[in-house]
Amino acid sequence: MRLRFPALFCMFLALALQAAKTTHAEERPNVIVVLCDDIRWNALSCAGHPHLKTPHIDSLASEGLYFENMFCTTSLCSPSRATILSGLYAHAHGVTNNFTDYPAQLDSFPRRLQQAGYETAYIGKWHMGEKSDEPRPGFDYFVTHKGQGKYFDTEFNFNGNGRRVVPGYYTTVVTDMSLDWMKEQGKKSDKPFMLMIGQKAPHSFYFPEPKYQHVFDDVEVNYPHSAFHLEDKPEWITKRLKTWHGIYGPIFDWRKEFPDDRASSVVDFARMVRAYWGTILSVDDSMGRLIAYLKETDQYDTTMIVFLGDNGLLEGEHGMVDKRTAHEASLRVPMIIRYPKWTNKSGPQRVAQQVLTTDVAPTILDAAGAEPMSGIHGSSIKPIVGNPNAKWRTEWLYHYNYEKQFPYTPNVRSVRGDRFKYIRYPHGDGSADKHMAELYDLQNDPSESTNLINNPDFKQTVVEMQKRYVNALKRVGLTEATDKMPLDQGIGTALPDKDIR
Ligand SMILES: [Ca+2]
Repeated sequence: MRLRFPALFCMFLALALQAAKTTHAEERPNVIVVLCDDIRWNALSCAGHPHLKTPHIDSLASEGLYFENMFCTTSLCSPSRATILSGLYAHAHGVTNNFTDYPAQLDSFPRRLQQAGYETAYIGKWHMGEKSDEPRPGFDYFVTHKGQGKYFDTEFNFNGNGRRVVPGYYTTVVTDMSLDWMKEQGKKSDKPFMLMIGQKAPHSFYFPEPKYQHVFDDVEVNYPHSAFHLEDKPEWITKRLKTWHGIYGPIFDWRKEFPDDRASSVVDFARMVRAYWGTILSVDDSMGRLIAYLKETDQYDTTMIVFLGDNGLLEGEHGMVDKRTAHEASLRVPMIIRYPKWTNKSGPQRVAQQVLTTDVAPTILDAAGAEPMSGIHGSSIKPIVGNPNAKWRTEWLYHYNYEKQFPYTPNVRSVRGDRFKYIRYPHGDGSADKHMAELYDLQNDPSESTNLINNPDFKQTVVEMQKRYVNALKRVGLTEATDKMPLDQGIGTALPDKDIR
């Protein structure tokens, strides 16, 4: 029988649609991003932690990409989250403190994915502009809460359609919601999805799930060695000891007396660290449930899973708790990406190059085949997958602005090379720096125990690092003259207001 033109056309159309559907399943992965709050780079067993066991997260690392040198460009929750979404440094996206929301007009990788035909969702702690729990642009489904949320029984706003308290442990609750959303999405649409889960854990104050409350009771925890060797450090670090962000301060309300530098006060510190670890065990359980669901529904190998933290956390290093500084424990974050399509040929890999929070958005857009964002500061990591010698950045700028509400850290500017790190503390008005700078040889001294800034043998290195600092500024569109920051008003001992702790 001779086919008439419209019938032929319809047949071709049907074939084309079928082909497009197959292509999309093969070429456009689902994306799940699990963002933890304040997780240390080493707080996973795959990162070599001596006490924590995180088998599910470890399995992602053993089958995918484990980033050995992943860093945040600003070690503070909201600025770093905005960087992860936008691929931009804080001075460019404008979220330079914890009280500013993500600008409604600013591009983001979720927005790009939504435009490219993805179904997008955000579930959990958003942590930018915390007075609002309303939906944000770029997401088809958005569930969050006001403030920091609580480890138990948080009140969530469901996509702007009403609030209700969801009983239970935060980590479990957001996992339940995420599984429900994926199941629903799978039923009603054959679009690929992007799900971003904002875990509250392991952010302070630390309350583990009851079953994990006593797991680490027998582990001895002490202040690290570096807490007592501040002789060659700038003086502000010693001043910080007895503040809200120092080891002798009234941290987390547990130390009733402060400043408290008695040897016995380490008990409070140890309790805090054990509780912090406890909250991470539930995050691993959550990851196990997500993986099981993807396997059951045959989506495990067509989904890009990104597990990461928003900023590092000091656990007594140099006498400090909290983050914000340019020292390693504050800068480093864990990141693992499992995406078989990229690693099928090369196999699992431990990536040694310095990867930044600015690289997350372009990497996800690259995997999804979506339109890249122009003018951003990060790059897709795809070129270094299976290619450890690929050309990649060898230094980068770290950026933190002094906060009057948390006057325990000066303005910080740093350049971190593959071997040396130079840190300076600008006063904020263009005048000479009033704090001593720092220089570390990370190759020979990864724990930054010796500040080489005044060592005559490293005079030339300092000059060279200062040049590299200017270049690093330039690469993110700044010069020393245009790099604006507040005036450093000194290290204070007053407590932050109760509602912003
Ligand atoms: Ca954080």
